[in-house]
Amino acid sequence: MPKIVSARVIVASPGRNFTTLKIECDDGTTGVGDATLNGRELAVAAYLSEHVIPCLIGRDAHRIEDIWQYLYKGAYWRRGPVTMAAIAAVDMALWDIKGKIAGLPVYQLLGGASREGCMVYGHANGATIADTIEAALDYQEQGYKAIRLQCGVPGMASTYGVSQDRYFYEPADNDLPTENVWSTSKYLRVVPELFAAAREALGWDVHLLHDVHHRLTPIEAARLGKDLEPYRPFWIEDATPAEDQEAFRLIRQHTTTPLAVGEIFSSVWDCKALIENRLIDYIRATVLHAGGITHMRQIASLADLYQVRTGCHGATDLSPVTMAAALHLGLAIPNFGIQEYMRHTVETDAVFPHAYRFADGMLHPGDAPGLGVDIDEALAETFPYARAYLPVNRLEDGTMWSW
Ligand code: EZ4
Ligand code: CO
Repeated sequence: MPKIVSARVIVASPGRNFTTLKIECDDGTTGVGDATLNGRELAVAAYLSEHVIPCLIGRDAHRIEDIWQYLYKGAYWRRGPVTMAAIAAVDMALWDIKGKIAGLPVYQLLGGASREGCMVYGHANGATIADTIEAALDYQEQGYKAIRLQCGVPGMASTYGVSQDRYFYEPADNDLPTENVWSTSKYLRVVPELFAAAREALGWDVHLLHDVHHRLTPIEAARLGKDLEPYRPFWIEDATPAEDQEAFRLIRQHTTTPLAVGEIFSSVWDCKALIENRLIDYIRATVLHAGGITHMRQIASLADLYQVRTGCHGATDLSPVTMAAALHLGLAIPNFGIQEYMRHTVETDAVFPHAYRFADGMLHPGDAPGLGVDIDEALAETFPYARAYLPVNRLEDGTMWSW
């Protein structure tokens, strides 16, 4: 048996902050896991170092399910983003180790490829509709089959998803939270115009997506869904804050626009009612924030019973380790839908050399044994952690709102 002899947490900031776990076995095999929780990176680092790693030493690295149950049930305090990100990091590292020992990429251990690759969507952002369309045309030229559209809202200084740099949008942009201002009425006017312009410029052969980022009430989300129907969006994401799962019933009654939700979910229990009541079409939980490959596979299996497909979160705060894990899982499961793909900076890619590759609008995890991704620890050390927060959002009268 490959016995776990050591594990360490690496916190580094190559372009942005990442928390990474590396597990080592007595035969020299190592595995990596991503434990990054955006804006709360050190909480997971401490959870791992102080409370998880001491329990791992001496265990059989092959017993992935048993270790998952040990960390979940054994903590007594179940679920929550800090706990589940820590468990996820261990789980990813153990799948990586198992794959390396077997000499197989992880997707083979999960049942083998169910498709040629994982369709991804890129982010087209712009201050204006014209800028966003220009960015989207660029993605289309690069072969993307799906594009997320976000644009600035006239009369508002800033909004979600819009950045200075076309490719490298990074929301965690300050060492104290940036304050944004929000107006629902202004926003609801511009999005249908954006989609109308996009269909005119891009045609109908490309999937178009949009992220509402938890900002609408259920009836406002229903209005947006109806207004976008003529442009056939692939989905609207996080239409309303999803801790209110019942709210999706109201949205559902009013619109046939597909609904995606779940990037902040940490377990199957957060998804269960939404899936069983067929209130969503895509589940956006991912391996990192929802307990690893082991638990995400369970979420996907539940979703499959109800014809809900995956659309895993894949923003820049999910390291290349998570991207690799999501691609192995996405390639293997029957109900993969789409994978979000926000490009990492060159510094991030250099610190995390990886086997996954983009071609024809799809990512493929590659055939290196394990996850096919590693961390260059010496290089990581040259990028010290620097506190960074996601923004906060207020209505124009100062009321705190969802960001
Ligand atoms: O706000 O990754 O779909 N992507 C998103 C992201 C998330 C951040 C949170 O850490 O909504 O921008
Ligand atoms: Co989102």
